[in-house]
Amino acid sequence: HRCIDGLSNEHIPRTRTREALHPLQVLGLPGKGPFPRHRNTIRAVVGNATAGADGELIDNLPNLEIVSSFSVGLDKIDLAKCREKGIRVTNTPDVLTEDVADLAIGLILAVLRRLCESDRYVRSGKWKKGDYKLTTKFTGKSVGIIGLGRIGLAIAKRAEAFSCPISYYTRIKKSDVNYTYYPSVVELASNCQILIVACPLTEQTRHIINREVIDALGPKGVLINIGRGPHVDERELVPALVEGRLGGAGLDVFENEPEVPEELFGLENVVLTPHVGSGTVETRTAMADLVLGNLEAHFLSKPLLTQVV
Ligand code: 8YV
Repeated sequence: HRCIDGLSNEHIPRTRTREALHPLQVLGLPGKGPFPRHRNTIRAVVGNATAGADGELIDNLPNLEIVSSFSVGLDKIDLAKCREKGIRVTNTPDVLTEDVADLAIGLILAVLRRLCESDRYVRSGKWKKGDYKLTTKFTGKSVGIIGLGRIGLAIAKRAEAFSCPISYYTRIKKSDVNYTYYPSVVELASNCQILIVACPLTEQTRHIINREVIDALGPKGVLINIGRGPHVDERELVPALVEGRLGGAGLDVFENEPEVPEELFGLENVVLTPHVGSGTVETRTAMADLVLGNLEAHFLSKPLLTQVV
C-alpha cells in the first residue's frame, strides 16, 4: 500500500487523479478512515502547503520511504527527521514560479489601484452618484523583496518592467544580481515603498515582518505576502492597518488559514486572496504531474525528478 495524502479534487481534475494514481491505493487523511490500520504498510505520503509530514506522522509510519509534496514550500515537513531516517522528500519547484510572481504583481496593482474597491463601486451603482477617489501609481515605485530565490527573482523581473527600482534582503548578498542589497529587513523596509515577502518559512523567517519592520515601511508603505502566513506577525499587522500606521497590504497567506482576521474585512486598502499563488489549472496540473512522477520514479527505482532529501 502506498498512501497518497493531500491530493484532492480541488487541486487536481478528478479523472486525471484516478487515472494517474492507478494502481496506487489512496488511503486518505492521517488519523481518519483507514489510515491508522495501514500504518505498517504505508510507504509514501503526499503532502501540501497545509498538511505535510511532521515528526509525529513520520514516527507513526515505520515503513515510510518517501514524502512527495504538492508544494514548493517544505515548512510542513520535518526535513531533519526525514534525513535521519533516510526518507526521501520531493517538492514542486519551478512549475509554479511564474504564477506566484504574477499574483504578487496582481496584488500590488489591486492594492494601489484599488481594483476590488473599484469593482464594488461599479457593481453597487455608486458610480452613478459619482465620487470616485483617486488611487496610487505603481510604475516607478521602489520594490523591496525578502528572499531572492526563483520566485523573488521572477517578481523582480516583472517589477523591472514597471520601471521599479529593486532592492532585496537575503541572508547572504547575491553576487549575480544588480539590485540593491540591504543586510536587514528593517533597512530594506525603510528604503522601499512596496515590501514583498517571497522567502521560505523557517524558524529564522517566522515573524520576519514584525512591529519594527511595519513601522519602517510606514503609513505610505504596502506589504505583499505571497510566502507563508507565519512570516507576518498578524497581531502587529492588523492594528497597523486599522490605525493607518501601514499604508496597505495584499495578502495571499495567513497565520491560521483559513482563518483571516475579521478586522481586515472592512479595510479598502487591503486585498485578500485565499492562498492561490499557484492556483491555476495549468500550474496545479504540472504540480500534480511532478508529485506523481516523483512517486513513480521512486517505486521504479529511477532518479527522482525534484529531490530535496
Ligand atoms: C499550494 C504552496 O497552494 O507551493 C507551495 O508552497 O503554498 C502552494 O503552491 C499548496 O501546496 C496547495 O495546497
